[in-house]
Amino acid sequence: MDINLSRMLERFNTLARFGATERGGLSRLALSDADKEARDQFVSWLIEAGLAVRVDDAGNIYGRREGTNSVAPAVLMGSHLDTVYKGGRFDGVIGVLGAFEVVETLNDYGVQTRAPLELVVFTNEEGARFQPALLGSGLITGYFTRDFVYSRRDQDGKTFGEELERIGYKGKEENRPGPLEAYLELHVEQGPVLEAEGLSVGVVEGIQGMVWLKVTIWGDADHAGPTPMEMRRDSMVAAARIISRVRELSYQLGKGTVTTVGHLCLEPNIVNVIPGKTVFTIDMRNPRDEIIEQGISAVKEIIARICENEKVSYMIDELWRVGATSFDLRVVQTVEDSVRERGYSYKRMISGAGHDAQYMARVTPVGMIFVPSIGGKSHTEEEAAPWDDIERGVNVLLTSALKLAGID
Ligand code: HGY
Ligand code: MN
Ligand code: MN
Repeated sequence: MDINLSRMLERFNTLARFGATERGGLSRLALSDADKEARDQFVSWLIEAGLAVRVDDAGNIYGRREGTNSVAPAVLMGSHLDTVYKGGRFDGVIGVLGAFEVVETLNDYGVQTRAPLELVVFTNEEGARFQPALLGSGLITGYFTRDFVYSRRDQDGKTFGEELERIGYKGKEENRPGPLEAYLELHVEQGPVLEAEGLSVGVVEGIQGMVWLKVTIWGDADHAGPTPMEMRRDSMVAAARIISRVRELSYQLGKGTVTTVGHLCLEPNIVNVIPGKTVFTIDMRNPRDEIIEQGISAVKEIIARICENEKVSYMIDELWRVGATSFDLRVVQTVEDSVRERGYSYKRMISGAGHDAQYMARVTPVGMIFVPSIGGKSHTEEEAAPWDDIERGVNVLLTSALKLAGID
């Protein structure tokens, strides 16, 4: 039993219209109009396919296909449809459409699973518009309260709760998933490993730990001309010194540590005014929590010392923190068995990127399937994956789901 790739490709091209950028990428930020369009389109496909559709209080969308044993815990499969700004068309989308293609294929063959199957589209996986990331899966797994999630504000001051209401996806708590057999997610690797080794599939064993910090530095805004250098309290210079030390820290900590300063803004951000206030983020990741611990205390020391030298004040907020996640051995083995049965080339690996599977792993057994990223690129408009490998990935998802849900 193989999936129908051309059907999936057609749907992929339809969804790629919602939030399309001129250079062939996607800016489909969570709870935006483009997100609503993609959600509405996907819901209409689910209804056409005869699935029972429901939406929970985080705006997560579910499509349920009954099994012969309707009280058995469901096998949940899915991912997300929101993207980063000027992101790619594959991140999240192939997990959502791949899961849907599994259900469509079972419908084509008239196969009834024992356990029910449920598809899911998680809200705000990216954390690009509303920090932190994974608010939809984090709510249903108890990592965030509903008040916390609804109160998150974007850069224009709009709250998550208002925007969820506005796009018509503020559903009910009782629509959250019931007991689950397992959660499976197909995703592009978003890194260079599979392509470099010429492999088609990644059998994902877990996800590295990650922390997001927001650093705010206050100096004195002043005139760029008459203010003598020794009188300055320049928040931007302090930030610049810290940022270059944060890069060095990734080499000092080593063992796969990655650090990124992806967001930076300063006030008043005018060519002839000394910046009075500078804000930036630090994203730090490592497969081992103890290395992240070391990294956080090292960062705090660096910031304290440099701000003292520059005579500026500062504040550090921890925006988000998820420890390293190991997936369920039985589900990982099920995925590996499925790959081997189909004779695809593969390797076991850890995910460098975060996924809803991180939180789902806290409430149910989880497995993930990676397909290669072309050039290892992701979170950019040129993000892409080879369609023959995507087909393999969805076929593995199909076989794994059947093993976990059972067939009568
Ligand atoms: O940040 C991440 O790793 C994910 O893509 N949200
Ligand atoms: Mn993703
Ligand atoms: Mn992403």
